[in-house]
Amino acid sequence: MTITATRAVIAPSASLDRAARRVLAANWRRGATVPAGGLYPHQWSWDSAFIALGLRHFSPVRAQRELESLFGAQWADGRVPHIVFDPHVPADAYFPGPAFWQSAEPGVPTSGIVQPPAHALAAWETFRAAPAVARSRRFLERLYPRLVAWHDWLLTARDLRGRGLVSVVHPWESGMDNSPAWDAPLSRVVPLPPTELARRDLAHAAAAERPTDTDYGRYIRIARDYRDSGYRATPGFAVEDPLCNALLAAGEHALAAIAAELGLDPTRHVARAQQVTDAMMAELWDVTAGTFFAYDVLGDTVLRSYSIAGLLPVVVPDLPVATDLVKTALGDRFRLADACPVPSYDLTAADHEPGRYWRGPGWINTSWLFWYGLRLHGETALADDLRDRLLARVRACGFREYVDPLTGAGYGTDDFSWTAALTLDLIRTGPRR
Ligand code: 2M8
Repeated sequence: MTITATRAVIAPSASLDRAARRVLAANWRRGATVPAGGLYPHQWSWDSAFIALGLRHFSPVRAQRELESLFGAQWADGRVPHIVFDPHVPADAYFPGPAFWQSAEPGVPTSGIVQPPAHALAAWETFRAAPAVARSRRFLERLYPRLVAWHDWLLTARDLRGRGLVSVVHPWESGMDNSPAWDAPLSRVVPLPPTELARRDLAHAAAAERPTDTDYGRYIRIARDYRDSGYRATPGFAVEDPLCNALLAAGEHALAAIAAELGLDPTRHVARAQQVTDAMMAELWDVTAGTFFAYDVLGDTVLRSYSIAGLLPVVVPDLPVATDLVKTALGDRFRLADACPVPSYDLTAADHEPGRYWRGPGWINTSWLFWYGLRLHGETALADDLRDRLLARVRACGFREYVDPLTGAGYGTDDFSWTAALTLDLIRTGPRR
């Protein structure tokens, strides 16, 4: 059952570092790390990218294997599935499991949807942490063609409007499942009745901290329709998400660096990064609001919802509006100077829920991305301050999945892998000051 009270774990950096490594050791299974043993007992796509960013500091080989095992489940068309199921785990441990997805493309059971493309960035940072080990294992040589195929698939199969931007066709693909940004497009989807849902998540986390049954009824309907089309047709949901597109642009910059390291021509990746950045500026940027908004492709409308996803294009090198994003982050909606972790959703909105999953709580992965972007754009003092406060939060709460950004109350599962991994990264990377 979930623990909603804040736990006091006060620890200096050395013991926090040790505790984080213990979490990652406990969650390691045969070549990959599960996000959390009970709630998420398989391998998740973007979790593995964040986990590799932590593992690289103390076990570069494990970090490389984390990404290699995920890409070992890549489909022939280039997509990287959002879950790679562990056949050793009972079939009903997670819903929807392998029997629902009915896919065994690469010889391993997987889901058929994807998650945000954080992998090229993670692969490059993993290489940089231990270049000699990576070279001896031919890590980049083996991963680079797979990363290229992944990005190619996104920019072809998923450029639904033909504007050079990627669409996600399921809220789970955004990684921010029940974000209020998806409420409007989701309201058009008729939910399946609760009798058709065999939710397992509520055995591990309180209902008040998770998506509702109505949300799940919609998630399962969209996934079922997509599956029944052979994972090809657009189901009843399609949005251009600023976070996915930003990670793709940042990922193309990383691929350019990887190509150069491999003695290949990086030009194509530099050009692509610029194209995606330009398309985001043209289609998703709102100068008055000072944020990027998602676009509802099927409803043909802008989704004017202030989510952290709208600020995360700060991870894109050369983004012309990084200063505006920082200004918005410092404003009342996100209160960068004191709320921590960075709220997933507008603190001033009437439907902000500080403990419900992606509808308000702060998460370490999105906060880490914002911190990474601050450093990238030379906002050193803000970055160092955010780092110190994130570490203080984890010391106080433990490795919780998400946290009330104002009170520090911890929610969701404990011993969550990306919280541990990115805590390690914050400790080991250190401040710039
Ligand atoms: C959450 O999503 C899964 C579905 O993919 C779930 O709720 O069961 C999200 O927080 C997602 O971003 C994350 O990758 C996943 C595993 O940690 O859990």
